[in-house]
Amino acid sequence: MLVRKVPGFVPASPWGLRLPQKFVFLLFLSGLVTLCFGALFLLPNSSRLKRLFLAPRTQQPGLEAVAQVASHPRAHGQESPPNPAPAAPAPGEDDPGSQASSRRRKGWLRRTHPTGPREEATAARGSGATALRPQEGSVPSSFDFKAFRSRLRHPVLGTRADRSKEPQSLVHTQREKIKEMMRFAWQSYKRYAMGKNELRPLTRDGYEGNMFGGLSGATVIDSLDTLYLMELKEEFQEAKAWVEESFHLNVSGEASLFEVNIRYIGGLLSAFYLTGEEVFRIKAIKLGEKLLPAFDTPTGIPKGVVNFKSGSNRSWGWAMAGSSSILAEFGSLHLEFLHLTQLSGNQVFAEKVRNIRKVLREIDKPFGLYPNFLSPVSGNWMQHHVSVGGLGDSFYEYLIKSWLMSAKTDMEAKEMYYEALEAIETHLVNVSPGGLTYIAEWRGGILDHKMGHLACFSGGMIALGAEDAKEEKRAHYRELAAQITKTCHESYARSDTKLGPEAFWFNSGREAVATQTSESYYILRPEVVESYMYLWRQTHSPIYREWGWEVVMALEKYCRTEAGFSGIQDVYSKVPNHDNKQQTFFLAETLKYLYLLFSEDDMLSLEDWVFNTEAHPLPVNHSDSSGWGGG
Ligand SMILES: *[C@@H]1O[C@H](CO)[C@@H](O)[C@H](O)[C@H]1NC(C)=O
Ligand SMILES: *[C@@H]1O[C@H](CO)[C@@H](O)[C@H](O)[C@H]1NC(C)=O
Ligand SMILES: CC(=O)N[C@H]1CO[C@H](CO)[C@@H](O)[C@@H]1O
Repeated sequence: MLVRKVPGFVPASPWGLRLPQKFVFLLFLSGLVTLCFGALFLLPNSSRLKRLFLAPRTQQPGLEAVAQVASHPRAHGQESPPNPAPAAPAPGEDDPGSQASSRRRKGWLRRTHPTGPREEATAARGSGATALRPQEGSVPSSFDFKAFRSRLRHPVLGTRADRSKEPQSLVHTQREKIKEMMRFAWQSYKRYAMGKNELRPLTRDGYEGNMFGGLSGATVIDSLDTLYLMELKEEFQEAKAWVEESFHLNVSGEASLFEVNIRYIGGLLSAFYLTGEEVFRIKAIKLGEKLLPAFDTPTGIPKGVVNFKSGSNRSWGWAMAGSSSILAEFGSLHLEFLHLTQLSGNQVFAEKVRNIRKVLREIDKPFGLYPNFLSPVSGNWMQHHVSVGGLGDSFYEYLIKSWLMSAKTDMEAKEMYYEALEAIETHLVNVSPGGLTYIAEWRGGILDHKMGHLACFSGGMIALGAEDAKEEKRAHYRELAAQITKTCHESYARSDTKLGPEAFWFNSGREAVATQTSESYYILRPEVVESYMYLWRQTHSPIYREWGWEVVMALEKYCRTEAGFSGIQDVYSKVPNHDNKQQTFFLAETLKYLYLLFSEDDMLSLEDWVFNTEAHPLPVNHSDSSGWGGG
């Protein structure tokens, strides 16, 4: 990471040094100055961690040739344009301007030295790892699935009352189209990459990535609930059979706590709540246990990386020289971990996330804002960079969703959410000269007038939270949500492909467009359609379905290949340069949110479900039984 190159930068705390006091003071001072300098100028543009694995700009050597021959039928039968796929310059290893997530991903890939001596014994000591040790294959449960289902306010897939009268309707046709896209994405994955983490549609093979500690089948787990929802029954059975027979947890690599939680645990939990199948519950809990060593820190704030073999933990090398945990990572565990406790009876999971909450509740927040980097050892913020996009995003999302998931009993989450939102509005929300509302990024008081694609989820979040805000704020938040969503739509509308770039700026005279080619890619991300879905449910303004349909058309035109969907390198070029990845979140999130956008509101009703940050639905904790009464 760049900060490391600054001469004199002292990542470790200088207090422990046995040196004359004066020197220690000087050292501290220089460290502080460097830190501030780093915070202001040197920190890379943020990019949500979740997307590290994606490697948007890593074309394999030789891929160009493959890309050239890969042509594919268009939705409406037109010829696919020639695909010259100019070799994307590999992000220079020492190029400070290269895209942040690439740099971070490389930091991860290129770490070759061992993290230090590890005793196998520490694994056993890993907090809670021994608290739950059932025999292989079973985890005791006192969870009453039938009673849970009877408490839901709506049938899971909705009443579909209008189904018979709408077969010819436009919305029905649109929904069927999205279902066809899901079937195609799944079948392509199954054909070329079954059991691998994701499909590479141009090379027609699978890719494991390096975020999951050796776990496989991320696309399978991420697809389960979407297949179920779309009633792709045969495909769902294929996915379930794979989980039963081939999803092994006896792996020994290094995994991202956050990624494994939101994708695997989230996906398994949803599959369980939708079907009641024990296999999903048991594997979710067993996987949850494997993550517990991450929490073995002085503050209980987990580190980002767990070693499944040794049970040791560490922080990302790029996170303030390996000293920090990331807000969006440790702040996006609450929903899943409460459910792990509910489904296992083991309190350890809930204790871990309650402790995180406590630390965050008590810590000083600059201007009420939550910076992105926190030391799991000292419990102090490591810099003052605030973002509703990468590195920060889903922490805020999980506050409001914790409140909703608790059936509006978790007052603490509610307060923290609205306080944070007020601070964000005061310090980060801006209106451009052209009248577009956006959320800037904050670096110790200095604003970057840019918004990442990732930050576009916030339109949906603010809409979702508007209803429970103070009376006098509700209309305002609804309007703010609509304005931000409109801005994100503009980032799509102003591109040649009608798909939005990774990041877009507001200080160049041209607004809501990327200013560098390194920010011009689109990797099948969901955040914009996610906001369309929430805004549709809140307003039923037809504009959101229109915008959603524009995305469907653009995906078909520019991202569909013969063997699956692929991201593209440049949304400003009508000649698609595919990145050869069908991201797992395309099936988990993008297609699911699109499908919901064209469905009735009572399909996965927001009264009954909250979506985790990978779009896996988790049930609201209704304690009374005034449900619709069926399963
Ligand atoms: C995990 O267990 C399965 C079945 O018992 C076995 O086939 C597989 O090779 C094991 N994997 C590892 C990494 O040990
Ligand atoms: C649901 O509420 C009950 C009772 O308050 C609580 O014990 C349980 O942990 C909650 N479950 C979740 C998933 O929050
Ligand atoms: C099991 C394990 O490796 N735990 C380590 C996690 O990180 C903390 C803080 O650095 C260490 O003290 C633990 O030993």
